[in-house]
Amino acid sequence: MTATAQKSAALVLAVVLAVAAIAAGCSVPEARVGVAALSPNSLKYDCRPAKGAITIDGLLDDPAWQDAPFSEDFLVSSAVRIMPDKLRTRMKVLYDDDSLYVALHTEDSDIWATYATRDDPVMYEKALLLNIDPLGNGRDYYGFYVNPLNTLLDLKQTGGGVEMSNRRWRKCVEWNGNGIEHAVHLDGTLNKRDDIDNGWTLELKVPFDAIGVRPAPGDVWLVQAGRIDYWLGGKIISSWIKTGFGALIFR
Ligand SMILES: [Ca+2]
Ligand SMILES: [Ca+2]
Repeated sequence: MTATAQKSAALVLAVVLAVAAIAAGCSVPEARVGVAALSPNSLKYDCRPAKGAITIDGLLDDPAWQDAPFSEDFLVSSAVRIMPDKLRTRMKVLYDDDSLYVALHTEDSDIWATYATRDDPVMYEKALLLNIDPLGNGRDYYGFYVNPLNTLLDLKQTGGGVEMSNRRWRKCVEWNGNGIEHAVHLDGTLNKRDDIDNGWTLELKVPFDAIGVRPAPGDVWLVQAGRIDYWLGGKIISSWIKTGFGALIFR
């Protein structure tokens, strides 16, 4: 990436991560966040144990997913005046003894992507994303961005703050999560720009060993999920919670 691109990447991250320690409306000590600490207004998602195996293939036809309701529709922010008519984006989350499973589905009338190598800056084109702050300390995050070519950008940001030098950005992205599995399913045609597509789905598996934290029932992780897209020259961000993080409550 060029220096300019890296600076832009840092800005994108700053916007998407919204790295102020808003932390779902709760005060965030060093220890794990407890349900009792959450504000009644916090956006929450009950993360249930998966009843059965989940195959990471981009398809949500595994029986386990039936027990996971979709979240609210993601909120859209954009400076683009004329919006695409297909933007609805939602998520589902499950877990088992070893991993977190996240499904992100988005409507999309134009599925395209060119970045094809791991850690390419997929957020400059089109991506679905998940950010996890498992310790809830407002400083350390794991980010997973995947485009319709199933190219993964994974990163670990430590130390908080919104300022990110090129060197720091490279350091964040150098982190590769062990055992991360990801797959996309396209309901449409990739890189055929003159037809109308329906949408695409990301299925993501994050082993707890990869991020060094294993949840217990009652634990809360701070999570943001979203979609980045570009339309008529402008950026559109859809996110589960407008700023900061929502609460993933392990049941
Ligand atoms: Ca599946
Ligand atoms: Ca990486």
